[in-house]
Amino acid sequence: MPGFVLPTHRPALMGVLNVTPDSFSDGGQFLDPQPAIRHGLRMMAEGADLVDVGGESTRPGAEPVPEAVEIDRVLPVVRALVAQGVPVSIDTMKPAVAHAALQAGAVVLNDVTALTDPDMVAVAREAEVSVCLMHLKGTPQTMQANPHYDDVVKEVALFLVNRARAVEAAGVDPSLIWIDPGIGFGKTTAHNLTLLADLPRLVALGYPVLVGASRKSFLGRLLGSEADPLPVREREEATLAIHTLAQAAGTRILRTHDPLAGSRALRAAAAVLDRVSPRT
Ligand code: HH2
Repeated sequence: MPGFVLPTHRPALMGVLNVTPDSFSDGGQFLDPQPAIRHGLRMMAEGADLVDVGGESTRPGAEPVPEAVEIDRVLPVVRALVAQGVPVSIDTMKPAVAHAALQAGAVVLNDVTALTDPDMVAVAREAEVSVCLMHLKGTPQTMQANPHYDDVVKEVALFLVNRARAVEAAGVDPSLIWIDPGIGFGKTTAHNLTLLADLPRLVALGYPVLVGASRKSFLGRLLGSEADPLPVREREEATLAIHTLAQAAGTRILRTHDPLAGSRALRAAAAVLDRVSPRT
């Protein structure tokens, strides 16, 4: 069976591995392949179900990375993790990077631009892997410049359904498609909170939903202030709270920087959710 097979009784935990100098949480820690590979294996040992490898930061205002540099960063790490039996997701906006990583054995294509580049759809169709379609307003360079929506949930849902249909029409198997509201991507704190509160509306679209809230800046602003946000390293408890609510709402994949804490929270919540009687 192609792609990544999701567990049915609890969300899958996707560990974040940024092979970059500038990612907002782990930037610079894993730029060399060996520490990156070790961290990927450690996250699996700590409870991750798959590892999301990225070679270009998508934080607001991040500098774009040339294709060859991105491939040089991610490929040795993808190859080594695949060789150790780790299910790997490739987090990229570039078809050439995706192609190289999928050829090397990655089983998920995570594209924060939702395969809007036709070459990316062709790469996904050919590789027959799971694809994550994420909502992003604008580009990583511009997305936080005063984002506006009339109805954020409706607009995000419509975008995701339209992208899913377009990708299906281009020949990608519908069973391989995941959707993601893109927490923090062209959204204010209020937009993020509304999307998280209304996750059941996205779940009802019928595609597995991925949520990535781990350590994001809206959590820093919520727990500190606009001028003095809580530091990135102190956002784990808030991440767990948000991810647990997302789990209860039916989210199938949680993207996290800390799989040890994440898997403990997830397993405890799953034990309770397993016993919730179906509502009549
Ligand atoms: N968030 C980030 C990157 N990729 N992919 C999906 N599908 N969903 C997300 O929410 C998401 C994502 C940003 O987090 P991170 O990778 O830690 O930071 P950076 O972009 O600075 O590398």
